[in-house]
Amino acid sequence: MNRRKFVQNSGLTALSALLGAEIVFGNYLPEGYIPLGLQDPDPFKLFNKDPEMVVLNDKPWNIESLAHHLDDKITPNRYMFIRNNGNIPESIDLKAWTLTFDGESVQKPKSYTLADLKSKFPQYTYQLTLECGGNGRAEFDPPAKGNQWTVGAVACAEWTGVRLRDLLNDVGVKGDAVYIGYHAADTHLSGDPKKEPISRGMPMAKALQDETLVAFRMNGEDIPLAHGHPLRLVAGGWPASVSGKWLTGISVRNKVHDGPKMTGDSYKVPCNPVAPGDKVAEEDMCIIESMPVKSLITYPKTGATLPLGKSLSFRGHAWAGELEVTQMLYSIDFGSTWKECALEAPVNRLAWQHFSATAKFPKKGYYEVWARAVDSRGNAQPMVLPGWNPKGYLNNACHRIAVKVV
Ligand SMILES: Nc1nc2c(c(=O)[nH]1)N[C@H]1C(S)=C(S)[C@@H](COP(=O)(O)O)O[C@H]1N2
Ligand SMILES: [Mo]
Repeated sequence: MNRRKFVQNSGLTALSALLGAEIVFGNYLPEGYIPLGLQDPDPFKLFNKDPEMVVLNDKPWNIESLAHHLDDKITPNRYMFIRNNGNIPESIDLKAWTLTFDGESVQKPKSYTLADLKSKFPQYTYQLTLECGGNGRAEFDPPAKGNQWTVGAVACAEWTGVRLRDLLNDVGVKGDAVYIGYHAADTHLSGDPKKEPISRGMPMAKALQDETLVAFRMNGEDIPLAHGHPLRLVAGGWPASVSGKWLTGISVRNKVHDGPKMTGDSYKVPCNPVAPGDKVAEEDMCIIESMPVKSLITYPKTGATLPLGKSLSFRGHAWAGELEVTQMLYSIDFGSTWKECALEAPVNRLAWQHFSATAKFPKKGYYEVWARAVDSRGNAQPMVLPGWNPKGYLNNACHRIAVKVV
């Protein structure tokens, strides 16, 4: 994204939002003039992110958080990772914004304005865990191409919106509907206006869940620009690529949606395990649905030092896609023995769960604390790396922090 052009083309409301204050005489701004407060903004200022976050790519913007940024029970905007496939929409007209339902399996296409969505349907708020399918990619060997996410492409914010199910009922869906696909206002990196950067979707069963929202608020405020302002699909527990930002359309399909990043090997893993480095035929690749069981130690930071005789209280979050985490374990001896952590129930389905424990260390030296979550079907996180796959998805290895006892 050309930052200068982006700022130039943004409306007054967007500029005010970026500045964090109303531009009082904004109507008198000379055309093309960039307010001083926004000249050459760095991405952290532009997106209101903590400057300690890590930029993995600037065209498009991909920014990840560090484990300790994710310590809050509900992830605040300034610590939320950004994953973009194209350019952020450069001007957003709230009055003209519409969400259009179409596709083979709608009775008749129908459009809604933002005002329609907010006034005609009941609103719901859920905490929903969104994790990029490629989170943890950096660890795979042989390496996989793409953003080298370590652990920070995950967040659990509080989303408010209307149920996709209520909208689909209002539109009228035919009996042969199998999938929905989203369309959005971001633009392709090539600049070709006919190309969508990404248009993914989900089977009807996921689309019809209580928690699948067409959201307009995040953490009690308008959704921040980088996270999909003014409208976003949110489908917790599935690869976050299913949660379309800057949502303008939903196609109800009579077959698996075939938009960009639904086909080829995008967001797919081998249906059966393969050896590292193997080539896998397209028909042997399966679309990722529910994300695997995983956890993150968010306090303390890796590298903590502690005097001998003092115990270490640590904490974090655990999540398991569509399932619940039923047990949370930790090890200080590289996985040879495990002890139980205290584990909270989720606030609602698809929200991450909080864990904590206190570890004691027998003598001075170097230790690692490993955290391991187990889901309601008995699946546990692999200790070091899960099955290799060509695109480096679904690394749910145990998170580890280093601790020195001195
Ligand atoms: N329109 C649109 N929606 C999108 C994307 C995108 O590039 N464009 N990226 C997807 C991917 S791959 C992820 S992981 C999440 C990231 O959400 P976030 O940037 O709000 O954390 O948004 C998803 N929704
Ligand atoms: Mo993603």
